[in-house]
Amino acid sequence: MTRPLVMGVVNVTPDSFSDGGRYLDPDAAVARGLALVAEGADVVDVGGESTRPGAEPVDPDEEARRVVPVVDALHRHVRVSVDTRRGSVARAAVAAGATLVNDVSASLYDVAADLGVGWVAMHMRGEPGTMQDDPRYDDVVAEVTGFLVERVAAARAAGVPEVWIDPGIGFGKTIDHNLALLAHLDRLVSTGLPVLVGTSRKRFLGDLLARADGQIGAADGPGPVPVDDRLEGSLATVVWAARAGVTMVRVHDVAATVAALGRVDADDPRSPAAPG
Ligand code: PMM
Repeated sequence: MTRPLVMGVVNVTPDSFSDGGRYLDPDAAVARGLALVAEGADVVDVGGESTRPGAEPVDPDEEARRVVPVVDALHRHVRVSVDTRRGSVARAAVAAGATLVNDVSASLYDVAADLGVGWVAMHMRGEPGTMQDDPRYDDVVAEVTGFLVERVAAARAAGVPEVWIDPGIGFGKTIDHNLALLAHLDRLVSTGLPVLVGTSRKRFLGDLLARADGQIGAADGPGPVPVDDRLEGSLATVVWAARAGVTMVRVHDVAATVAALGRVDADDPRSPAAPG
């Protein structure tokens, strides 16, 4: 197994579901990014707008104000991606040193082409505000794969030099949709395009862990397990994705991810899977 690259997350937002409010201060965000680099992050993804279900859009000028100083400080130490749906924010972040546009709207390929930087096309059904309102697919794996392949063709035609695809776990998807996409990551990998996947701390993991405890469906149950108690689920899905051949995983817990991937990597002499 080739170890996937690890993309560490820094959300410079007041309201992201897992780390909202912790890194709104630029110094705190830069310190967090540097800590992720020390933990082994290959890329640091800086975002200034929460895309959690139900989130309100942020003014692009405000979003740029949040991310630019953080990108500027971090790009001297690590490859930086900017997590944005806005062309103006992508441009400002690239001017500050970002070299990858992580685009959950899968629409900014013309900006990436113009700037000559990499681009991640992520699949999302609808908008963050409403995407979890009863999402439906006939065949989620085929529809997501088809959408991404079509976006990549457009990006290549526009001249984007580096293109990634991401199924967008949790973006307009039920638990079953997320599990189907994870079960068939090989379909995305077999396109020959580099695949990025992000499961870290997501709601479906909280629901699955609660379901395992018999809580889901119980009228008086406490609901999904809290964000901070989803590490095992995050690591299990990262290892699963790595075995399926993805090229990069997007995570909040970089040190634990690097350790987990090392344990199952047959090329790593510490691994129980190592030959001999
Ligand atoms: N998930 C979130 C935000 N950005 N980008 C990509 N490419 N893939 C993802 O799965 C993804 C993303 C939501 O997580 P966060 O609010 O903790 O950043």
